[in-house]
Amino acid sequence: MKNILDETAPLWGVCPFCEIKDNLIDCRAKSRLPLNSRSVIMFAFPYLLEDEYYKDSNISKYSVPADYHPIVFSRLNSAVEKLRIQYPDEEFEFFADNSPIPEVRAACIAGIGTIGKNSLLITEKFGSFVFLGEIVTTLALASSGGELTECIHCGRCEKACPGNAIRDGKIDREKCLSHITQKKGELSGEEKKMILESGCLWGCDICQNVCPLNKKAQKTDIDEFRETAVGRVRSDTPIEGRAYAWRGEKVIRRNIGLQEEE
Ligand code: B12
Repeated sequence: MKNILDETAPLWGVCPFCEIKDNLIDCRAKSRLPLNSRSVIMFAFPYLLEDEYYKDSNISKYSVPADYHPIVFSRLNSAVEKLRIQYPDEEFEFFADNSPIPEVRAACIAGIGTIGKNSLLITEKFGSFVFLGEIVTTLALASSGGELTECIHCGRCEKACPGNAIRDGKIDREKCLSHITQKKGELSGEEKKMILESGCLWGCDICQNVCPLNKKAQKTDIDEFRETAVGRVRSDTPIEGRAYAWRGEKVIRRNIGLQEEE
């Protein structure tokens, strides 16, 4: 089993299902959770690229590669297919992002990293620049971590957040610039100003960029992220297969319009 998990992602660990069963996120994917789930195998997929990829960028780092969902799903699916052969009597289901699993919390309990005040999982090797994904199974596996652990509380993310969205390790979604860039509809004058001042038209990296635990974050070894990188979006940039496609064309085009109007 270790070989299969090692091939899937450079960091993984096990969180007992009972540790997160009271914190499940309500979503449609919840119905896919196996009955009698016992373990959650959490994976971290690093996505940080070399500086040159971000030099002229006007979007957040996570959205520079192609949409991570299919890339992560393909790795998780391949692991699940092998695990189903190895353990025919057990059930395995995979999820990422659109998941009932509170991924940051589960990854922390699995021992993959610590929880930052910015609410993100920070790993020792890749910092917080990782995507999370998981396999939920009926197989009983030993926990690889234990307690929830917290970052060093330097407060830099709180101070740097342009919307003052970070308070006591909780994010006020409505004030989070990442959320503002992704929400549908008309933006207020203040919201438009925040986007323009940040220079980032999709997502936000400010709370991660100022984090001292990200200073030595290693670059990804997942080539698909590098090969598909597009750092700058313009009005004629195709959106298919990109992170900014999921809210529909209007939202990213609205944000690009703000920069082009200047
Ligand atoms: C909704 C959502 C958002 C929303 C709201 C974010 C939020 N923090 O609430 C918005 C759109 C704003 C957002 C933005 C981003 N997101 Co987002 N998001 C999610 C999603 C789908 C659900 C989050 C959620 O509701 N969690 C559940 C509730 C229960 O969490 P919570 O109440 O906030 O509890 C947290 C803290 O209170 C803390 N906590 C709770 N109890 C305790 C106890 C102790 C002792 C401690 C220490 C901590 C602690 O831990 C919890 C986990 O963070 C997850 C995927 C998932 N299924 O988990 C991705 C996810 C968290 N997002 C991710 C990413 C990459 C981002 C962005 C960086 C993208 C970008 N560059 O713009 C930003 C970061 C903004 C930020 N600082 O959070 C990644 C994070 C990877 C990582 N390293 O942690 C995830 C895991 C998706 C993925 N599969 O990779 N996101």
